[in-house]
Amino acid sequence: MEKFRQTLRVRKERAILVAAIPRRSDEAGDLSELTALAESAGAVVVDRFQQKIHTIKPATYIGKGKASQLSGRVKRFNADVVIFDHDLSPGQIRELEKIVEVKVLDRSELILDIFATRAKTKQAKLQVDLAQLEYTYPRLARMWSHLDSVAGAGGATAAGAVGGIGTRGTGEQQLEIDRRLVSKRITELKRELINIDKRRLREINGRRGLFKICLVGYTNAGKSTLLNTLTDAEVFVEDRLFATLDTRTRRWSPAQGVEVLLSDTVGFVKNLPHQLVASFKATLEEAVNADLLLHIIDVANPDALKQIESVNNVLKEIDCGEKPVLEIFNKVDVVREISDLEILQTLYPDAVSISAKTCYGLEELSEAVISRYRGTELVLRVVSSQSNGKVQSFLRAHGRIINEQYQDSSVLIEARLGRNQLPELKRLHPENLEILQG
Ligand SMILES: Nc1nc2c(ncn2[C@@H]2O[C@H](COP(=O)(O)OP(=O)(O)OP(=O)(O)O)[C@@H](O)[C@H]2O)c(=O)[nH]1
Ligand SMILES: [Mg+2]
Repeated sequence: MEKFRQTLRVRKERAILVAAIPRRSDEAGDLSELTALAESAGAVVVDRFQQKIHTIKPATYIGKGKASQLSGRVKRFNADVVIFDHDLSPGQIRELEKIVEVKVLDRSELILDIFATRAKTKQAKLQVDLAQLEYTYPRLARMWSHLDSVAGAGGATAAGAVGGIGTRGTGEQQLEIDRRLVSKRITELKRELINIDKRRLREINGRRGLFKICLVGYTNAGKSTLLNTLTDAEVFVEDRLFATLDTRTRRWSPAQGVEVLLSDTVGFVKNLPHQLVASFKATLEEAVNADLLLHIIDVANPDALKQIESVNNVLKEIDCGEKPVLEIFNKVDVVREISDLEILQTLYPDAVSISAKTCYGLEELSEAVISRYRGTELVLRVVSSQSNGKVQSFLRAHGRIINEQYQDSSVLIEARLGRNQLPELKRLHPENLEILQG
């Protein structure tokens, strides 16, 4: 293992992808997502190895026979790395590396590698470092050399741990030093992240009162493109997985007189490494604090339904399963199978179809957001003094006036208004307020 696992980066390396599907499972073992992930990390995919297996073998996952076939292909394609579409135990990685004689990575390690190269802000870097320390480093025989490489590769936060190494022991002694360094570093990182969290919480609290909308969705669905289109935010957009690793928040005015906050988030992916979900909870805090989630779905992707399911699972994991959600069908400009789109439309009749790129459907999107923002419509009877013109003008701007009657010094108004705007109306101190319907 030591020989091959010196770095888990796969940039520019020639990769063979492996999907081993238990015979009884109904999974197709489709490697298209792993291909996109590997390419996002910079690797060149030279071969794909899909195998049906009877059972997962504890030692090598795919069995010794299949592993030696794989070894043959590594030589034939001159590959540098083999990437599995599953998670492997450290023991399985060690055994497989002995047989194929190149580096072996599992799916979570690949995702963590992409996250490591994409992280831009301090918070994102710390979160990725933490996830790597928790997931990857315990799986390496000699951790300190990797702490070194992380520090050198721009994840400078691990440098503190490396600086402490004076004498490098051997064997068990070294492992013990490694473990102590890693756990010390994990504690430090957690402390730093808590401090950043506190700052972010203050930021989020400062925005109290404004309606908060969060864009969520599978990676590459078009979240950042939509944020840019709606708000001129200039957020990094790229046809790669996990282009965005940090949350951006912008003001957006979906209608005259209405201003909401719109946040972009990191993309979701199926089987997101557990450690990463935990450490990215802070980034997804925007989603936890949102009043409405816009679930952006790439309907041009044949796996759209599976992606919706993965996103919903992650939302449940971060306790957002019960939040109000509006489904947005994006990329309708490039949908090839209209029948697939029709199936989705039947399943999600309230979804809004748009193209963030061509701006198709954005007006309808604004209307759908406004109606969620206003909430269910109520019919009210409001009495206000004629000298308090604010109540009347608020109802004119935000609701629909059904009837107005002037009596002495007051005015009696019957109007329709969204439930969510009731608190704002109350703040204007009408003399009397009665809900007639709703
Ligand atoms: N044809 C078409 N392409 C789109 C549309 N929306 C986004 N794209 C493209 O899809 C790719 C991904 O867009 P992003 O906005 O980066 O997607 P994202 O959801 O923010 O992705 P992550 O940050 O990786 O989670 C880019 O190449 C966009 O140009 C659309 O409506 N139509
Ligand atoms: Mg993005």
